[in-house]
Amino acid sequence: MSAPARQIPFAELVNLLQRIFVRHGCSESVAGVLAANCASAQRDGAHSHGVFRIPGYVSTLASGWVAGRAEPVVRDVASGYVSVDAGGGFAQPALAAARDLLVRKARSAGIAVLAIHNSHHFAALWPDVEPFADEGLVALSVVNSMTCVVPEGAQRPLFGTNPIAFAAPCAGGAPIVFDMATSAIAHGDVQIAARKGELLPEGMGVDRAGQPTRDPAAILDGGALLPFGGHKGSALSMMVELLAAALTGGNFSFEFDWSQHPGAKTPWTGQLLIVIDPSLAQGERFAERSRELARQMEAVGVTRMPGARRFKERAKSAREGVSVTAEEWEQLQALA
Ligand code: NDP
Ligand code: PYC
Repeated sequence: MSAPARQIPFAELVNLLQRIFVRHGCSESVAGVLAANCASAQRDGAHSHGVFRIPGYVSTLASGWVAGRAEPVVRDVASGYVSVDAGGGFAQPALAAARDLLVRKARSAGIAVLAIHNSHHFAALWPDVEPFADEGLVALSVVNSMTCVVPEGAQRPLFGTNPIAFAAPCAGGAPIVFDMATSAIAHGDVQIAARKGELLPEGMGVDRAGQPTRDPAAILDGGALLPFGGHKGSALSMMVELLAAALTGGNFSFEFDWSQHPGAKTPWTGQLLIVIDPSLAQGERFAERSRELARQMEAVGVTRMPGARRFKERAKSAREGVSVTAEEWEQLQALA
């Protein structure tokens, strides 16, 4: 029987993760941003991008693939356009560096774009959009990852798992947020299933011979994932490649070669954010309309809004502490 999980105060977990990031080659500021991001995923029960990811961050930093001390360079391109060169570092510190300028532009022009390139994103995407909705803004973000998804009709993988995240304010409650890979399943969840020895549902991926398989190990060992929803998810994944890479100046998911960096896990790509200020057109009305939509969805039988599970987990973590398995806790202590 495995040892019981530990319940860790959120601030303590952030502190521990920050020490790990610093110890393994990040600057204090980069470590702070990544630690808060990863601890938030763990707090919200977003386990495919919580502390499960820490060994991957550490091996990537050790491989020299990512610049843990990069200083992002922000460029004010136009009235509604900000660009950041992340300097081969992580995307989240690049977003943090450009955030104030982006919000100022969105509030004055009604809409603003943030294009991040030369960046690594190894995390959940909702933490990048949700805070904008907390400030009354609407935000959409896309990021491409690494070749492991077979486009509809193709014989070989090309696209990344390429998530799309969206957040909108909702009157009287938590914002409406969704965050979803455009693959049938996130790569992180395949890794977790393989570790647990569990089979996947049908339709998630193929083995190295291109045959459908439910075995996560076969997908990870030369196989590939499928897009969600056939040609529809495939088209969205293509869109993510265009917006996150072609538009920003980042790499497509198939364009980087990490073979000379054993241990490297973080995709070196690009990210796009679009932020809209709904108050310019609608005043407070947008958030009330969001509430009305949510109310009508509930009225027809929706019992789970996207994001609601995370908000429940967040509240539970605030009461009881953030749950970390005994094995993960030991591993984190060793890495710190
Ligand atoms: P899920 O399929 O688990 O969830 C997708 C969205 O649907 C979430 O907003 C979720 O809300 C919501 N949802 C799930 N089930 C239901 C339901 N039954 N009813 C209503 N809403 C539901 O996410 P994915 O596996 O697609 O992605 C997991 C994570 O992986 C994401 O955070 C994504 O950003 C990350 N990722 C990161 C990549 C990168 O390159 N950085 C690449 C690919 C994925 P809730 O959160 O509340 O459960
Ligand atoms: O879960 O697909 C994924 C993923 C890719 C990069 C970071 N997470």
